[in-house]
Amino acid sequence: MCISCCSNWQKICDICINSKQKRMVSVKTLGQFIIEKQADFPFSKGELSRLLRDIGIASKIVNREVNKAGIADILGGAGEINIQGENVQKLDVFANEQFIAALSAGGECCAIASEENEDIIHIKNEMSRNARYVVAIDPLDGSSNIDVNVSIGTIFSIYRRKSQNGPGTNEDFYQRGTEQVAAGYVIYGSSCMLVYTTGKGVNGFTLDPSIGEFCLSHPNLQTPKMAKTYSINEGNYMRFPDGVKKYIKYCQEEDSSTDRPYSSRYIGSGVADIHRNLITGGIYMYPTTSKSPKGKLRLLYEANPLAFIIEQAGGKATDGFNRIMELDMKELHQRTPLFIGSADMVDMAGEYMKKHSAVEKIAKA
Ligand code: AHM
Ligand code: MG
Repeated sequence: MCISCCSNWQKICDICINSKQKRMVSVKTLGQFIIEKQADFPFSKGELSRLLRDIGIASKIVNREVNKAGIADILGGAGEINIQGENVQKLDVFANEQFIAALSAGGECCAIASEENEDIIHIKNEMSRNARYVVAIDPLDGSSNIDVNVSIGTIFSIYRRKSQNGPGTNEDFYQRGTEQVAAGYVIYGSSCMLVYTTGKGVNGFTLDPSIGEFCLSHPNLQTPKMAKTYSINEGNYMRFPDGVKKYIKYCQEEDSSTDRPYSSRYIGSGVADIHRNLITGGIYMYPTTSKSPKGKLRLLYEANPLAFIIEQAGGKATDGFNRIMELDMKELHQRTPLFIGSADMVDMAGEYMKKHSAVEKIAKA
């Protein structure tokens, strides 16, 4: 009997073989897509493509561990010895190690800046020392959601190095977001998705666990110019600048002509909130607070890559006043406020900031 449709006595019937073949033809894997795109640049040597491939490999390994997180009690919680006698690592430490290992083995980047490491990591092998790229990464974003089975993510950003040869330097990372060559994120959610841009639009790939491949599922993503969702940690309301307080009130007001009030959606994982808003439209804000006067998010491996993706999808990203990708990088782990999402909503929030918070900004400068 056919093991697929049960309607035929052959091992796999012709009907199933045909439909399987049709499905296979329509699937484009991340690897195929990257190779196709590389053909658009006849003089490229494929280094960037291989970097993206390395990131894809590491994220599949991280996804496998994230999927096991719910049975941590059976397998052993972080810091414990599991039943195989292995040390159980915290997921963010594990993710960091996986990305560093994959990028080191790939040999296409000379240094990595990670949220988990105070200083940049020099990749020592001979092949990497002279590689042309550096990678900035937040290996597991959404730390408060790691242990509770809620979506988390990885964010990455790729720059061409500034230094000539040898080990990478801090200066290689002190570039504006506009200099990014590629950026992306992986969301470990109800399914695992990798979304990236090389400055020619944004494409999303969903991991098909049955074949272990990221498959093109969201080609040429565009975010709506205007939407009805705002995402912010309103628990901090009393600590927000006046411009943000007033913009939140605007979002909550009743007004049929602008279809308000808007909906509030906040997961607390930047990747998950921004991914949702990328697809359905909306604004995500993490402004300064009186407790964190520089903001919370990091410019290099959170705000810049997310800004690159959102801009490529037709949206905007600012610090409330200035375009994120034009901010100067002065410190490796520099923080920034972030207003990101649908262009009209980010513009409107910016107007509120200028009107009500410009004075606070000058006072803090
Ligand atoms: P993390 O890198 O330590 O996870 O922090 C970044 C995260 C964002 O993903 C998220 O939107 C925000 O911090 C949540 O912060 P809060 O708990 O203050 O709302
Ligand atoms: Mg983070």
